[in-house]
Amino acid sequence: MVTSTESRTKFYGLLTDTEELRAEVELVVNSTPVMDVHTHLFPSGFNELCLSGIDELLTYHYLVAETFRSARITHRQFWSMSKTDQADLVWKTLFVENTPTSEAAQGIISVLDVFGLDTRAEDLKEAREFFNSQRLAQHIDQVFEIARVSGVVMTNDPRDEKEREVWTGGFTADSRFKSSLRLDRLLNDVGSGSAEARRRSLDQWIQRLNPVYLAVSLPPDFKYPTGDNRNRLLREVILPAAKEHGLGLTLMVGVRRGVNPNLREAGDALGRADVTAIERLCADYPEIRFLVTFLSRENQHELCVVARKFSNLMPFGCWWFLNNPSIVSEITRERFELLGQSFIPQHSDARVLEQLIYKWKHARRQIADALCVSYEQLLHNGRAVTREEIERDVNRLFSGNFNEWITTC
Ligand code: FIX
Ligand code: ZN
Repeated sequence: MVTSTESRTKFYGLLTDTEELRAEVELVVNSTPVMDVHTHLFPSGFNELCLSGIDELLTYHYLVAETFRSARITHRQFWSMSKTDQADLVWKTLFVENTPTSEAAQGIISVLDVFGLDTRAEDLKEAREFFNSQRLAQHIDQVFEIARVSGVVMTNDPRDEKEREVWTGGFTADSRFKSSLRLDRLLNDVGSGSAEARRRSLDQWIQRLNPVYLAVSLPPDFKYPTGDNRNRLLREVILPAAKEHGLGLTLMVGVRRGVNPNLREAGDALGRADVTAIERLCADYPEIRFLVTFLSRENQHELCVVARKFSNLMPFGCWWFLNNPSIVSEITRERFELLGQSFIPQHSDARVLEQLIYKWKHARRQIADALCVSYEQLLHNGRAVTREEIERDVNRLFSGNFNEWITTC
């Protein structure tokens, strides 16, 4: 017997109406908690490393770089200013004298708006008063709640002096903040210490931090396999440690550090990398799980194709210069088309607490749109989805894939 579309819809809860489908997708995407797999946030116990408030938000390096494009100020002048004065200048330049169209500037608008602050203010008086009046512990809870973030992974580098003080001196832990051990300095520090000594030190830090993964960022010219020092350290220190401790390795590829050192933290750029390096790593170490993101837009399609070949590879995020709505939309659609739901669509890379609000608000919008396109195509091709299926898919994208990735290592 042929069941009519109408009764099938009623019986199975099938979403055959595109407007209803869109509304359900938006509801699920906006209400599902997300695990933020890569940030630079710290809990309050890390004291001055825990950044929050309007001055920190406005002096985010993305906005500093943009300010230099429009303000008549030298690098020397800017860096000699106090943080408050820098924030005032960024506000005046990008929000008063110009229209804040960039993604980072729109992020500030989203944050101000959520707290009911004037997004067209002439100065920062009201915003400063608001953020200064917040009690940090409650404010952190509030931000996590608004952003619907269930947890964040920190970027921990015990070679950083300030961080080491906290790790060695003791602090009150916050279970929402998971640790990841960042190994850039270990990998780039060519001279000091034998492989054995580095391994011993790495083991000690793994024991102390209890990270959810090991991580490293790499330049676009990263090659594997080669006989260079970086390859040697990967093979002799990092990969064996990852294997023995049952930790995955996160690789963030394509960053060209310090292209303009005058911009300090804002001075990094990107380059197209060779994806076959990741392909070979995945093939040589099938027992190790890799969480991988590339900074260049041109590498995104190749990354999806490598992920189709190696299930120990989990692509994640639209990193840094890719975190713009138009590019997030393109990459997310491409990933749905090539990988189904077997990827992690976004991470925030937040450095300042309240950035969680805008980064996730904006990401959710693009992810919902991309999902809608996929479900609508599916409907057009003859299959409708249910609300339960949307929930299953979004849970997988927002936390399931990551939880599985960290537990099956
Ligand atoms: O290497 C990284 O983890 C980068 O994400 C950062 O260091 C970078 O400065 C950043 O904030 C990008 O969003
Ligand atoms: Zn980062």
